Amino acid sequence: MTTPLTQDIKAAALELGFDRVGVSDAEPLREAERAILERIEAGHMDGLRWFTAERARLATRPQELLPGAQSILALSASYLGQREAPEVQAGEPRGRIARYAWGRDYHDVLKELARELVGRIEAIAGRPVKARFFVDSSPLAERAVAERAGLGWFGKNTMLLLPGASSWAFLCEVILDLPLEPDRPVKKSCGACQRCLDVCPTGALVAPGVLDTPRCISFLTIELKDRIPRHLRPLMGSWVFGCDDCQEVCPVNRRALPARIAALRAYDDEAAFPRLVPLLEMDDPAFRARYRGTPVMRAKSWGLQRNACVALGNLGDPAAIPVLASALVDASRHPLVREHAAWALGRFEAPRARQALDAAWLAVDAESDLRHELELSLAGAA
Ligand code: B12
Repeated sequence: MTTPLTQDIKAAALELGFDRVGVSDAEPLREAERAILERIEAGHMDGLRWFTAERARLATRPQELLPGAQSILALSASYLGQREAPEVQAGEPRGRIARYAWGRDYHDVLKELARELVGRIEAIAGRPVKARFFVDSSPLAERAVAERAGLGWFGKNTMLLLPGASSWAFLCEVILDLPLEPDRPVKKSCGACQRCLDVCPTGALVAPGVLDTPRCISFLTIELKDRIPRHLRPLMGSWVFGCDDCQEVCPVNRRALPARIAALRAYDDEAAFPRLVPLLEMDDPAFRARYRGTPVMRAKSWGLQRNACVALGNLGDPAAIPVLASALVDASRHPLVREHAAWALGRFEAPRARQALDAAWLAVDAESDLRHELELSLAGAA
């Protein structure tokens, strides 16, 4: 029997727009700590400099994150919006943005809701409560908390899979100094299915439940603030921000819950499948005007344009050659955009692409990284 306090708080969370709510105790998450340390040790978290053993320790100790913590509310919010891929027109190559980033920044949306929920919890409890909420950006092992609170199970793609609600869902947690009644983990698993492991273009899912971050397209397009390893570029398809390949093939996601929170289900063609030529021509103010308030800001304009070059190189639409050639020689561009433009041009057979590479080779400093990239591209170009 669930206590009335727990029941009323859960009802308030659902009423506010969260789709699932469960309760976990606030004891250390020892299994999760062990798994995370193992991943760090094996190099699977390389590239995320902030993801340290110290962070893992803190992320699995809710009572250190909120002294006096007694329980954790684990919440989920679906971000599954409508999706109608626009028809691809020759001469108008389009990239792909991961679904979670189509709408408003979920950190803002869910933190607002969590704040409101805490207000309601105080009204229900009849006293001020100590509370701290988490959405992605702070150190708490969110999937592990949600798993313990019975929201879902760890998929082989490392996503938390929520029965009946899919993995197209953000997680959000509220640590509380209230004694609530904990739920039990769900008893489900992926069974023999391993479509996600098979489909990952870069082979980043190296074993069930183990993601090699440095190879994950989501990492490469969002978190990596450097050049993308050359051998991975051809495998990235047209993703320019995040990646959904391992979720799109997941059979659990056939029974998904549409987003109830309007700000999370926004869809328009440009947000999901941006045209890459104008994207590469965009200056900083235009980038900010278009992406302010969305998760895409995290990539910064040069990062998104670096990714756009890779996607254009992979798509192979010759309409991209002039804009790539112009980015290559534009000294006001970020050096990595120019390098990736060189790589992309090297993927085209067209003489125009070769000419652009030759001309740039003559013009750039012999010792520069760009010259090196040009040499590699020229060596590989037809
Ligand atoms: C760092 C991070 C990333 C990094 C690294 C991913 C990674 N390897 O964890 C990058 C940038 C690559 C990334 C990508 C994405 N992320 Co992210 N990310 C995070 C963050 C900040 C930390 C995750 C973490 O602790 N990782 C360490 C690893 C080791 O922990 P874990 O993946 O949770 O693994 C657990 C299980 O696998 C389990 N386990 C242990 N042994 C075994 C064995 C088996 C067989 C199995 C099945 C499981 C299992 O134990 C681990 C510990 O609990 C969280 C938010 C947070 N604070 O928790 C969001 C979070 C995980 N990301 C999220 C999202 C949406 C994404 C993307 C889908 C975005 C996109 N479309 O591009 C992708 C998905 C890629 C993927 N397949 O994971 C959501 C996931 C929601 C959900 N339903 O699971 C989170 C929870 C943010 C949120 N609040 O909603 N992310």
